[in-house]
Amino acid sequence: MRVLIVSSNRLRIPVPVFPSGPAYIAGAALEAGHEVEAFDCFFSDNMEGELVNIIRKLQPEVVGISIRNVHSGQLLNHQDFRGEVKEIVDIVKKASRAHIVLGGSGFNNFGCEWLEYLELDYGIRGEGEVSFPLYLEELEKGGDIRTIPGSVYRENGDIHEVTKQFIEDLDGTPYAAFELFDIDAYRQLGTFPSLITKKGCPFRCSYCPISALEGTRYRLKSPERLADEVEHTMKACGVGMLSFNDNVFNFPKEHAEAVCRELIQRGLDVKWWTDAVNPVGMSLDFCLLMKEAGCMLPNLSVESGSPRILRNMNRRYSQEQIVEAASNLEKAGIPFSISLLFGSPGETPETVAETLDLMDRLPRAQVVFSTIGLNLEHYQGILEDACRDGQLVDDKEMFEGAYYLSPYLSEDYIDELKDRLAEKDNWFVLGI
Ligand code: B12
Ligand code: SF4
Repeated sequence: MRVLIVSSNRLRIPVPVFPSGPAYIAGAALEAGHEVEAFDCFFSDNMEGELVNIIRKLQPEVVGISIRNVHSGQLLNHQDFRGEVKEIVDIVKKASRAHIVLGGSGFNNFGCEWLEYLELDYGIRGEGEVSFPLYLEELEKGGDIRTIPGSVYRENGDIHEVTKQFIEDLDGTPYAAFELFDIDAYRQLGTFPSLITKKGCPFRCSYCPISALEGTRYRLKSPERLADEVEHTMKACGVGMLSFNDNVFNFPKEHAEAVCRELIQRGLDVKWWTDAVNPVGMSLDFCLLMKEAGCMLPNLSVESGSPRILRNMNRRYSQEQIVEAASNLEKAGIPFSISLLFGSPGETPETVAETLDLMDRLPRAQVVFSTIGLNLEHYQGILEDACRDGQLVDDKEMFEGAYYLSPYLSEDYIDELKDRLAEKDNWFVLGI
């Protein structure tokens, strides 16, 4: 079949990101023998003209629209991307009779809401590497697409959801077709293709839905397959850099070590970073191993320096472990960034001060990414707090964009905090 994949994401903060999800499903459709092209809204100045052009040329039978973010997730700068997706859908509907299928990380948690909002009939939640080719196959032979795992569909006016299936054999999944996207243009922005070494997360942090969405059991790529994929990506995209977009790179630790060893043994000379290393287990030996394997600028997910808030968040590490991790990264000669979340349940000016004090005691991070207020989504533990504190009255508010901010932080205090953080030269406060 002729398939067009549209990547809808245009957000540039905190950093631009490569459309890896769209690239993975494009790769899966290509491997299944379909003719596939991609349209990336990120670089488009004239979306209607360019999209209509590619639709006229390809005459797609299926248009897969990938939704990465529902909104900016920033209380201090809320941006709603639903209108942008609607614009894409309207253009596609006007220019073609192709089947439209929705998917992507921004769709996974809000499938029914999206179908209603866009007045569409079909989408697939969850990992698309297996389900998307299955959908194409079923469509081609006139079968029943409502049986595809993860389907969300409309029937007689009602919206139904089919249970998702997690991919167990990640080694058997096709490579991403990164080369369908403008790698050079992304490179100029300092953005590179991203791979994942595993799926799943057992941690169940109170503000995060991922353990529910991806499952609490790790599903691992073998280090050999991962190194093959790295090698393939470097050749196919002409890049020496990429990122590992795992939920947590350094868990399970034996797997992360084995991945690093395999990269070293292959002599791939790849530079990579990762947006989430947990402070637990960041021994000097492990940091040195990461460095030798090509790691540069990992993000240490600290989130808070207050023991009480860390407990509330279910983060399961101590101030000492944070200090040890940051010090060992410094000793190993790896510059790093840090991420922090302010305003979660129980946060007070005193717990914020604990975090700021701890930050002063750590070796200097290249960047400290900090967020004030937490974006609310289905499956988060903090929804209970949000309802109790009167910050979420109806579930429907989450799709519109709803946030939690600890009631112990007054508006004046937040203004003061913003001013204080803005003075720090290596801090990036999201939304200011
Ligand atoms: C790594 C990561 C980051 C990194 C990205 C680094 C980089 N270089 O790419 C950083 C830290 C920068 C980041 C930032 C943000 N992130 Co982020 N991030 C992630 C994370 C952990 C992994 C994303 C990833 O690459 N996954 C691997 C790819 C291959 O998976 P995927 O894109 O989901 O695609 C799969 C499926 O969705 C599906 N699929 C995708 N497209 C399509 C299309 C069709 C038609 C079909 C059928 C299927 C399908 O198949 C794909 C293959 O399995 C996810 C959590 C998660 N586990 O998903 C959050 C996540 C994507 N981020 C999220 C958010 C909100 C953000 C921010 C807005 C946060 C903020 N307030 O700034 C920013 C946005 C940045 C931007 N410019 O867009 C949300 C998005 C959902 C939502 N609620 O809107 C997620 C899901 C976390 C969450 N809350 O649940 N992020
Ligand atoms: S914040 Fe990270 S570690 Fe915690 S549950 Fe979400 S993905 Fe897992």
